[in-house]
Amino acid sequence: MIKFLVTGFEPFAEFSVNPTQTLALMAEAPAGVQLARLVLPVIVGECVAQMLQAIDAEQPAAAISLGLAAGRKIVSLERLAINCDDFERPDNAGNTRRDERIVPNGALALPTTLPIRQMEAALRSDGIPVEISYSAGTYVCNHLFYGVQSELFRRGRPCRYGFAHLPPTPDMDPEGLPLETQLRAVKRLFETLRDTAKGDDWSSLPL
Ligand code: PCA
Repeated sequence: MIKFLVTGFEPFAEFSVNPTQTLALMAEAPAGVQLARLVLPVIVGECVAQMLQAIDAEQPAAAISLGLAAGRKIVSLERLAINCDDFERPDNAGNTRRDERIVPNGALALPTTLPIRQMEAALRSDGIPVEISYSAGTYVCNHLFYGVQSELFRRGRPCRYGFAHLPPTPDMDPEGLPLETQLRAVKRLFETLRDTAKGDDWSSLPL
């Protein structure tokens, strides 16, 4: 058994549900995988703290955070986290951020350490619409991705980590992606992690 961690976010802004909450709680663990699950608050700082606490408690070999990208139609595997908070709306605790560093003096950008090319191929071969994305935005999702990755890099990368944005479901947007498909996508991501983890040097992924 290999242990992974999956996280989703609580609802935020005008959305009364966040499909990534359901995905984190309901996605099926592939054979040979134990999945730890966590739903994070859409709150700066707090989401990073809760995620790092879960990584310490669960010690997963890898973790994937999921977030809703309301304007996107397909699964987005995020390549980069950037060191910038610039919110177009307050977070769930009313915090605002404008043109701020997440980690003062931190690198401008940090890469995912997930095998996103293999993940892209796995989803595509299943007929699931997917892209590699070069921007996780400048709101709480990117904040979580950067904040956690920065700490993991500081610690010498004890686990692989990255972020995937998921589109809305059809009840939220007629052009959305059905929850069934999204559940399949998340399972495929963890299958890919399981299959690439074998005998892999986890610290030497290309960008
Ligand atoms: N999506 C938001 C924050 C929480 C979520 O699910 C984002 O993309 O930043």
